[in-house]
Amino acid sequence: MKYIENAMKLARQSNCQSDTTFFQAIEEVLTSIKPFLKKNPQYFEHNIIDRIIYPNREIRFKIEWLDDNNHIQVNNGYRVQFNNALGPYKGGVRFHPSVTPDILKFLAFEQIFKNAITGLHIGGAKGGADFDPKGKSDQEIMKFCQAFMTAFYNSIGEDIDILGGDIGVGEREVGYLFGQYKTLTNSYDSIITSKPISLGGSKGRSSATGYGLIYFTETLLEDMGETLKGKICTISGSGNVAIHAIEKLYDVGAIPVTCSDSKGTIHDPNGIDLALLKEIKLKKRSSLEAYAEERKAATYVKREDYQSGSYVWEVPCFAAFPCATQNELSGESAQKLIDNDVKIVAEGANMPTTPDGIDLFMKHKILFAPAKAANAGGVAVSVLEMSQNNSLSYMSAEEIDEKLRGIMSKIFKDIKKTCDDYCLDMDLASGANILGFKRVANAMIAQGV
Ligand code: NDP
Ligand code: 2IT
Repeated sequence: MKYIENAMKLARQSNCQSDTTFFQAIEEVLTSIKPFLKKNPQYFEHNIIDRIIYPNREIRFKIEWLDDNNHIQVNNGYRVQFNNALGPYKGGVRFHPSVTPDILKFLAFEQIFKNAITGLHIGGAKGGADFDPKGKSDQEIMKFCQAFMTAFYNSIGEDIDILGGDIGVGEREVGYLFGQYKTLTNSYDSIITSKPISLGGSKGRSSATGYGLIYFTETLLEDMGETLKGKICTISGSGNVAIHAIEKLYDVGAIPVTCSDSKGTIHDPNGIDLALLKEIKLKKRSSLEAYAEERKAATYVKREDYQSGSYVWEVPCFAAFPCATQNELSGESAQKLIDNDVKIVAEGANMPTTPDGIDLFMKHKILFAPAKAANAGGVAVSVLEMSQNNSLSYMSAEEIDEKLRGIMSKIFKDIKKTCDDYCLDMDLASGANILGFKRVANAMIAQGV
């Protein structure tokens, strides 16, 4: 089929040549839906392939803000409103110096299919800024969030585009973004999720992605007659997703032994000290080096001392959970995990495994839970938050957790059925892509051109 070649040519013509992460995401999705497209020529008749890789709208804006020394700072802000065939645009906001249009297009593209897989009626979007929150005072964070919202608030709305959290954007930032929207519009509309509870946030949203990841993994393992109980697990990252994944791993009786940040990796063979980790990363917002100073049993490997990928993947484990960022698990790291007899890799971050890494996992029949399924619990609970806000209702933490478990289990069943329908064995990555593509493409066809 020449459709991938043609679509990639179109993508390269209509985007910057340097948008390599976005092209990687497109190629991964289009390649894996081949068996489905072969049986469904109507998608070619409606030219869905070309239409689905084109973002509906890309917004770029200037953010000017005053730092603590009263110097004026400038950053780039973006929102990619990629596809709203299934519902209003929905997706997180990332504040990190590595944010570019390429990164946001890849994340927004992935979000379309992830959101579709949840079965909820939301489209796909992503936004952010090349702002580095590290080392900034609380006042500077507030000023930046206010300037971000001021530059962009007229492009969003509770039925148009709803923002959420992501790297560098947690409850604190969401609170400031929401507060500024309210000031500018005099409305309390639910235009952002992951809000603090005091502003109408859902109990359980901050833990939803990490917990959902482990619920998905447990459901998948249960289907194979396995469990995480008593098993050594490795996790990368030490932010929102990683910390809650570690917390839930303890709940199910597993032994999480690693975590990492942009500066280095911790290996704590007796199990990560969760209270200490939270104290260092959430309260003090400092580097993991402080963890090793407190826990003598733990090893700390600096990133600069370890050149080939992340040290996390050197540690033998039953299950590996990449929860930091995109392309953090290379082919080389995948081979190390395989050599160390890993049984399952479940993605908490978005697209953390490189294409050669995924190929190796498939070749060696390692169970592989792709991000757009395994980390969908976060956005799913965001929709519960929106529904609570819009109906002025309340759900307890227990109700939300129960719903999250149900959603993750249904996602697994729907993907497994898709795999069975297209004889994909346990290739959950292809199953997830087909399921998401089908729902979005059918909605596009139903709406006409
Ligand atoms: P946080 O900002 O809370 O944490 C990010 C973590 O990853 C930190 O430990 C950070 O290190 C590390 N990290 C970030 N960028 C890099 C990098 N370039 N190299 C090495 N380490 C890095 O973000 P989240 O936990 O919310 O997000 C983590 C991943 O999960 C992302 O891929 C995100 O898109 C995805 N995700 C998040 C959801 C959510 O609900 N928050 C939902 C679904 C997916 P340091 O502390 O040094 O900065
Ligand atoms: O990647 C993701 O799914 C998120 N960052 C969560 C998005 C959201 O709108 O809650």
